Amino acid sequence: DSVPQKGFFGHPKGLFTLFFTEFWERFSYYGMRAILVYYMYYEVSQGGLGLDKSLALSIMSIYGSLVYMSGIIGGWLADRVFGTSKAVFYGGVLIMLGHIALAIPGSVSLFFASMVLIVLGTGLLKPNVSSVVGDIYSSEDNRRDAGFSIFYMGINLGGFLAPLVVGSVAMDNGSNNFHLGFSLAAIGMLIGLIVFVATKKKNLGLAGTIVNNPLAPHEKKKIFTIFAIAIVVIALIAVLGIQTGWLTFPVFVNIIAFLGILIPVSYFIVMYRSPKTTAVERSNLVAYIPLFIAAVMFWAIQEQGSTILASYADTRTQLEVFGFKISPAFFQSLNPLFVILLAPVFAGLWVKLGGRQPSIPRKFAFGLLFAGLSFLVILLPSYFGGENSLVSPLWLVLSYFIVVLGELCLSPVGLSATTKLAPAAFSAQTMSLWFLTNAAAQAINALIAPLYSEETEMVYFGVIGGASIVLGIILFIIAPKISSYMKGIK
Ligand code: 78N
Ligand code: GLN
Repeated sequence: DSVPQKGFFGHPKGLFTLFFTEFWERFSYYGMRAILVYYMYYEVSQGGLGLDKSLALSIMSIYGSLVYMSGIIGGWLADRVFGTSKAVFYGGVLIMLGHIALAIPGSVSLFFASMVLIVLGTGLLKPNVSSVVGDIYSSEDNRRDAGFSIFYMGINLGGFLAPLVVGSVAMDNGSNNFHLGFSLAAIGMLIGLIVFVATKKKNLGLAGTIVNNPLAPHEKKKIFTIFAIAIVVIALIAVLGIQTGWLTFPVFVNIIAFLGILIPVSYFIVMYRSPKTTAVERSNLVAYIPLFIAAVMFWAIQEQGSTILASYADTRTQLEVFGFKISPAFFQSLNPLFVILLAPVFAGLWVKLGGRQPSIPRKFAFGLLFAGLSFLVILLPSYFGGENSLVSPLWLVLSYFIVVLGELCLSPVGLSATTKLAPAAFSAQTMSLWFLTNAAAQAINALIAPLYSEETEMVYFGVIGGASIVLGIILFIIAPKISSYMKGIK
């Protein structure tokens, strides 16, 4: 097509398909996560699994980490084996099956089966649906950035509505029906799949159907053999480890945390040493390292909004609002709500500042400062009132608000910075590389979750919030140096 399409708010019709597919996928993911943490640690008599609370908080983070880590595999499979469109479809099917497994009342083993399905499914779907957004615009089309902003709205609209809908069904005034909530997540993913399948041919055309860098037949055989051997070895180690009592949950957490650091480090080494990487690209990669570390610190705090702060909402917060008892799951709607409300404000601010807007490293520094502040704010209620009295929900609202100020400095610019700073030969992996900042962050969160309790709460929030602010100040100071390594990029 030589005439640019304008079928969806002045954007290509394909954006409609991608917007609603991702809207429903995020609806299912965040609806599930809004109640999962409570499902894990609530007593069996309250409809939960009765797990230890620290363990539940760790599992939430490990789970989140694996979801973003598996994006490497999903991105690679799309690039080399079956194309992004099929990856999105297979991913959606696995995710739906995962939610169905949770919807069936039953055992901890169904719960772990569902985790595997959702980890692999999201790894297939999320990075790929996002990269098709880039594919529906030609390289000269200046609507692309606006397209990503609209898409980000879809993500957050799903994330906003899901906790309200799933939370009110699953946790209604003291009587819990978590499995009904998980069924709604499954239905959400089903609707997303139907939208995708019914409209992709008409709206997306060839976008996402081409395998960019297909494996040659001889490579195929070699790589699938390696895959098969790896799966068998991992399965054997897991079975033997569990049988002999060596592979306990804390050991597993340590392994994933180690991978959360090892994978990005290996990625950087491979990219830096590749003969396809030019000297200018090497300089850009060096500039990217501090930004990567800052993003890890940022997501570590942001993602604790659905673990530590979710626990805080449940046990430390006054849940009676205007005479109604609200579900603690509702607090999960605040982050996406503030993103939706404030994203246009920030976009307008950057346009208004034009050439005077902060550099990319300085925007990251602001991200860290706000993230740190959001944790210092939530330390105040116990400072003033002790850790035994229930606090006003407004403290949490304020904390979620402040972290979003940081998110809007860092997240929208983060993906585009990754696109600009990663070497061209690795462009197919850019989305996964950016999601690794979140994977590493949540791996670290799983390690530190056991340090949180009502008694340690002030020190916990103070140390982590303080660390983020210190890192933010350092980043602010060295920003000009980082910018000098970014060749040809503003
Ligand atoms: O287009 C070029 C592209 O094919 C090259 O791709 C890469 O260079 C990817 C480099 C990835 C390095 C990964 C390092 C360690 C892998 C550890 C695997 C653990 C997986 C979920 C656990
Ligand atoms: N909360 C956003 C989402 O779910 C951003 C996550 C990220 O790490 N970029 O897409």
